[in-house]
Amino acid sequence: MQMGDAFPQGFQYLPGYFSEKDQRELVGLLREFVAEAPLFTPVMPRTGKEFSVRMTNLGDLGWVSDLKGYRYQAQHPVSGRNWPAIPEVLINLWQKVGHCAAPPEACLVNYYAATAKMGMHQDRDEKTFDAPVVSVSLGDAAIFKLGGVKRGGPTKSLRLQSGDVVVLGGDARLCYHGIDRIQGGSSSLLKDGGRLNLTLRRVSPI
Ligand code: MD6
Ligand code: FE
Repeated sequence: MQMGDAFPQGFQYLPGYFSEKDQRELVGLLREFVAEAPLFTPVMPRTGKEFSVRMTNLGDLGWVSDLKGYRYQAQHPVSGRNWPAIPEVLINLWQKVGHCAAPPEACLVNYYAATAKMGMHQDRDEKTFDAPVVSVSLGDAAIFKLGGVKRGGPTKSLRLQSGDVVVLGGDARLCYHGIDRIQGGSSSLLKDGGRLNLTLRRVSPI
């Protein structure tokens, strides 16, 4: 990050946004959604290298990556079925923290086993950057890195715990970010351990 200790305008870190009860209810819903739209292992465009996270989506559109590229599509790439709907609790979160008139269209669900990571990236496959990306963390804690809008600059690290919410909006919308590591065994929320990260997005222009 370029400027001292300040987070960029439009970045929000809301630790403990969801209570333990809310978290358990959300995990219960996610178990049903994952039964309907199973986690799949995406591959990188061109190289075909597997991601270390497994993913699925909720909403009218879901983010997928395969040999042909990154894109949003209405169907699960393996089952060909539409994604389950985004539950009300997540629509409410978007309305409360997103400061966006239009509803989210996609909720990417990433599952990290203890050894998984996510390289530094920008979320820029959407057709609008006027809406924020709102993220929810569940399960094991993770070290989240936030950089600036240019690749390779200084970064700040945040330890995201279960129930925390992060928003990348405004000037922070296109900041690079990634997950350095998962702290395996740091939460007992998920019975098989690991971490879930949900990111709510708007894809179409508002
Ligand atoms: C993660 N998060 O927390 C990865 N993207 O596992 C993201 O990639 C992310 O937290 C956009 C906005 C907020 C995020
Ligand atoms: Fe991201």
